[in-house]
Amino acid sequence: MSKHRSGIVGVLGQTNVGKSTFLNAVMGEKLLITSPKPQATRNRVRCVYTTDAEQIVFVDTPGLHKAHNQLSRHILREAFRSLRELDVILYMIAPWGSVSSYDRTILESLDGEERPIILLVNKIDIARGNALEETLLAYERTGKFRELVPISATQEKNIDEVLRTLVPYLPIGPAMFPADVKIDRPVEFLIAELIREKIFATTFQEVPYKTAVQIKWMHERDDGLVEIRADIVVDSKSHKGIIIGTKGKLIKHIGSSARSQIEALLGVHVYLELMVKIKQGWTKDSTRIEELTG
Ligand SMILES: Nc1nc2c(ncn2[C@@H]2O[C@H](COP(=O)(O)OP(=O)(O)O)[C@@H](O)[C@H]2O)c(=O)[nH]1
Ligand SMILES: [Mg+2]
Repeated sequence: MSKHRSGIVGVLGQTNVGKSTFLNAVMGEKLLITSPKPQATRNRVRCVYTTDAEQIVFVDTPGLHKAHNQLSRHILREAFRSLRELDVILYMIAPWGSVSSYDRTILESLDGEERPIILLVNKIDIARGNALEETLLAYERTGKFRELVPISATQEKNIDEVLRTLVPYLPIGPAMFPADVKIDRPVEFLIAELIREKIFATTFQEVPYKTAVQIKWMHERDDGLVEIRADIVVDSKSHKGIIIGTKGKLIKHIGSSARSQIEALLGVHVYLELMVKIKQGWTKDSTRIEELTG
């Protein structure tokens, strides 16, 4: 029998390239939220992929980006903090045709990096003409990558190929997590994230960026239904009005779309109650940022 391998693998790359979508595809279920808007992911989250032969701890990171306010500085710290522990780096891009200036900067900061870096070219389903070939050539020329794998996270294309390519680079060693652990966060975190995802999907401009979700309590009734009370924390009175919407329409929509995904996650019926709370200026207060973004 070949030796068991186990290691920590980071998924890096510009916000919105599809890192969280890719990890959901690897895990075969929706554990992480995704959004067409940039910077939906705020936290470093580990997803644990376990087979008999290997255990891969994937770290989803908020994209590395320029920090222009206190909350984004916090998010950036989370991203960099995750770099140190990695055994292998998956660097994700989209088929842009050439090396983006963002990637050039990040790749330069990884100069002299001895850990293996594997390039994932995501979104090949929307690559035009020769864009994929040109992208592969351009990134290969940087000389930074041991392997290059084109994928489509939404179409779950080549996900197995990523795993096959990656495993030989993992150190030999025993599993770090019990086989049934899939994510290193409590279920309350996943529920709060699903609610936040719906807020990302239905609000605009600065509103989703200045909103946090806190699970106040969860309670299983005798009939098996789970009651959940969550606070949606906003930065100002006007944001509260936006999230509630005319005649409460928007918050109702957020609640029902989140509820059906929470039910899928928990496998039980859920009663979800949402309240909107104002904490003026929370995105500028480091104690509150810690408290509200975990
Ligand atoms: N067409 C296409 N869209 C994708 C693919 N992977 C992710 N996306 C979309 O890209 C957006 C950003 O994805 P997300 O996983 O949140 O990116 P992250 O910020 O890197 O975690 C979402 O709207 C995804 O549905 C893909 O393979 N093809
Ligand atoms: Mg993400």
